[in-house]
Amino acid sequence: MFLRNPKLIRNIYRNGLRCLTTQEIIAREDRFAADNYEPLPVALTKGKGVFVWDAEGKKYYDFLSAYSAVNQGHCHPKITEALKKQVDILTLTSRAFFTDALGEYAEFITKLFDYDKVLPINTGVEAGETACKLARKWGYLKKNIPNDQAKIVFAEGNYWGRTMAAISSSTDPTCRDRYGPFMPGFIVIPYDDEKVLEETLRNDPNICAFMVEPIQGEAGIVVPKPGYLKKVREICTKYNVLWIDDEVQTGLGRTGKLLAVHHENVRPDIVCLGKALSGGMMAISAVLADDEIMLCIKPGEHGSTYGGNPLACKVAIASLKTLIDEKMIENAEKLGKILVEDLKKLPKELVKEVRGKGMMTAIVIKETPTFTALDVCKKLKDNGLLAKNTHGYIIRLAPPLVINESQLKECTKILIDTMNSFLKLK
Ligand code: IF1
Repeated sequence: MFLRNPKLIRNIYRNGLRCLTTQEIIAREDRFAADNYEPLPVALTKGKGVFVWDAEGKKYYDFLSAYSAVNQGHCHPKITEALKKQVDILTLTSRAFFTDALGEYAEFITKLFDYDKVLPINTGVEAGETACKLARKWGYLKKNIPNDQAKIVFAEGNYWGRTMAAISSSTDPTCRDRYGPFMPGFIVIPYDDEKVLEETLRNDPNICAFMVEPIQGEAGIVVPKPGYLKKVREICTKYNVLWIDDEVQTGLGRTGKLLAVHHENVRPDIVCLGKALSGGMMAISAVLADDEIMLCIKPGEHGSTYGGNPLACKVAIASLKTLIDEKMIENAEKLGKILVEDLKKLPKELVKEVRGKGMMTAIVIKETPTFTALDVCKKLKDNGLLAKNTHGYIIRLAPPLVINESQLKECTKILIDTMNSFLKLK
């Protein structure tokens, strides 16, 4: 039937090869890839800037940005250029040798963020693991905590990945169920509660660190009250506890500042970066700290085969430069305000709240029996916008930071029209 449709023929026989249809792509992935995700029924084959295309050539606005890893937009030409250039020169040596690229990157990133040193690693969760290991070492070497007694405090609703340590601090049963036993020495306290934080640190001299997201992502874009991060800084300083700032998701312009902690002009002891550090090219993460902390880990005591590889170093420099040179951070701040303002037109009968900072935004829908956030996301997909629900009633909105105002207005219209179409279901 579709062989009569010239547009479909063109897409199916792209480059002279028969391309798979959406249905075929989904069926194959379902058959051969493990079942640890439940994707929306859309099969993507191409991306550029704020757009992605499915197998039939339908174009969508990407309002997930690979969970904020493609802040710079899909396949940004300056980042792909850096990658292509380095890929023919030197990609991986391991850290058994020096390379020209690592020094260049380390100097660039530490000067940009104003920390003495960087520890380069790969995924976001490895940055978190590195930060926790650093904090424990520091606790033993500098705070004189008795061996094996160091404790790390986390906030309820935290998400920092899927390793054994990360899930040990999790309060989400889906992350933990039947994965025990868990890492000892972890304490979990409520988020955005400086009183409990102070009590906890006051009562236990063996605490070496408090690890926290400046805005909680997986928890549903939970923004703490103004002044919370300043309090965290004061309390951690008062009790000689390291503040680990997980900016894997909030960092690199997403909230309208380079780091989300910059909204309150505070300086954490350890910063974790990931995701957009590579603009979506590969897994690149980093931990930043000053010498007093970073030099607690000595040669041979931590590492990773791919951490700090020359290809990653060149890609990370290009990703950071692009973000800054093309004023994406300012764009996120400006358009984030416009988005929240325009979304006030969403139907009040269905929407409880629109919250977030910069381009890290979420629509919270009222819990109704007739439809869920997933239903809304499926409808948004039909209407040309890809967004991902979380927790059944929250829709995340996180477009690439290269989106312009007229594109954003078009997206706002799609969001409002789609939500309105659920009014009659109510
Ligand atoms: C998925 C959310 C986003 C993170 C923070 C560390 C990591 C993450 C603050 C680990 C990872 C992800 C991965 C993701 C879903 C996701 C996420 F839904 F959980 F909240 F981004 F929105 N710290 N976040 O958010 O980084 O090891 O994955 O590189 O694919 O399941 P990683």
